[in-house]
Amino acid sequence: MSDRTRKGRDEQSDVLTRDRVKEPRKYRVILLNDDYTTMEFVVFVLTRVFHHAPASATRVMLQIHNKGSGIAGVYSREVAETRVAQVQKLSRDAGHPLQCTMEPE
Ligand code: TYC
Repeated sequence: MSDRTRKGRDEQSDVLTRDRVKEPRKYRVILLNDDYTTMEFVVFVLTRVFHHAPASATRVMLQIHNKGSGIAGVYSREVAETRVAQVQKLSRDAGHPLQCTMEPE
């Protein structure tokens, strides 16, 4: 490859990076505290839906319990939407009022 061609490609990829390639937005999936959902169920949701290890799930659950809300994970829009829907269905089916939302980072 000639120097000229090589330079042209590098400049073009710089332009792509700077001007055209936009990283897709990420979304925080948030769980909200309430007085009725059991701690055990929230830990179950964090392990089943968000793939937290047990210790991490317990830590996030306690953070939600103590602070009012907490981040279950950060994902692309599609993955976040799917996980919110999974939490809503699991909660509804189990008879828990657990609330789950998403917000752009
Ligand atoms: N506050 C609930 C209780 O004391 C536990 C809980 C934690 C509920 C996190 C929801 O997202 C939640 N049983």
